[in-house]
Amino acid sequence: MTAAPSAATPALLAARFITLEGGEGAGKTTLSKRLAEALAASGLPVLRTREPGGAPGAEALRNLMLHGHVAWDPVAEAMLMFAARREHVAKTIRPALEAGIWVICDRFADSTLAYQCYGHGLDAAVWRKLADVALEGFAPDVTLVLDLPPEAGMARALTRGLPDRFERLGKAFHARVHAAFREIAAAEPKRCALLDAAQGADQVFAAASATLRERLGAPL
Ligand code: Z5A
Repeated sequence: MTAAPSAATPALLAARFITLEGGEGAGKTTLSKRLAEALAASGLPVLRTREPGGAPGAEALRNLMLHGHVAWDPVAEAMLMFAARREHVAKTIRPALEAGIWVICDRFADSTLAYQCYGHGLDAAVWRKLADVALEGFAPDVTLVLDLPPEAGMARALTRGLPDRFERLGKAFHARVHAAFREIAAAEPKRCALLDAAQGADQVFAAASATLRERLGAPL
C-alpha cells in the first residue's frame, strides 16, 4: 500500500519507520491511513503495512496464527511472530526505507511483548532473546501508542462485527495488554508517545501529527 507523493519530495528528509501500537479497536488502522495520506500530500513517499504480515511469507504465517485452529504454546507463538517480523523487515520495511519511503506499520515488536508476555504469560527474557536474534537492533524511530480502555475498544470492534476475539481472550487478558502498552510507553519515552485514543479521530490525528512533527520533523 504505497501512497504516491503529490508534490516534490522535501529535500534531505530521511525516510523514517513509524509504528502504531495499542489494543484492538484503538484506532491504529484509521490513524495509519490518515497519516499516510497527510505525509503523501506533503510530498513524501509512504508505505502502510501491518503485523503480523506485510510480506508474502509473513502473511502466510499470519493466516496460520490468526485464522488457524491451533492453540499455540506461547513460546512457539512468539517465535512465529518474530519469524514473520524478520521476513517483514527484510523483504518490505528495510527495502522501503533504503529507497527513501517512509513506513507506517500497524503493530510491531511491542505487540509481542504486550500480547504474548503480559497477555499470555511468556517470560519477557524470551521476548528479548527473540527480538535480538530477529531484529538485530532494528527498531522504530517513533512508536505511537494508542491508549484506549479495553471496554471502549470492544465497543468499537463490535460496530465492525468482531466480538469473538474479545470473548475468547477475556476481559482480564485485555486489561493486561492495555496495562502493558502503557508500561512500554513509560519505559521508553524517547521512542514512544502515549496518545489518548478515546478522543475523536480528528484529535488523535492532530496529536499524532504534532508528535511526528516535533520528533522527526515530519511536514504535517
Ligand atoms: N498480535 C499478537 O498477539 N502478537 C503480535 O506480535 C502481533 C499481533 C503483531 C492482530 O489483529 C492480532 O494479532 C491482534 C494482536 C495479535 N489480536 N488479538 N487478539 P488485527 O490485525 O486483525 O487487528 P488489530 O491490530 O487488533 O486492529 P483492529 O482490531 O483492526 O483495530 P484498530 O486498527 O486499532 O482500529 P480501527 O480499525 O482503526 O478502528 C476500529 C473502529 O473504531 C472502526 O470502526 C473505526 O472507524 C473506529 N474508530 C477509529 N478511531 C476512532 C476514534 N478516534 N473515535 C471513534 N471511533 C474510532
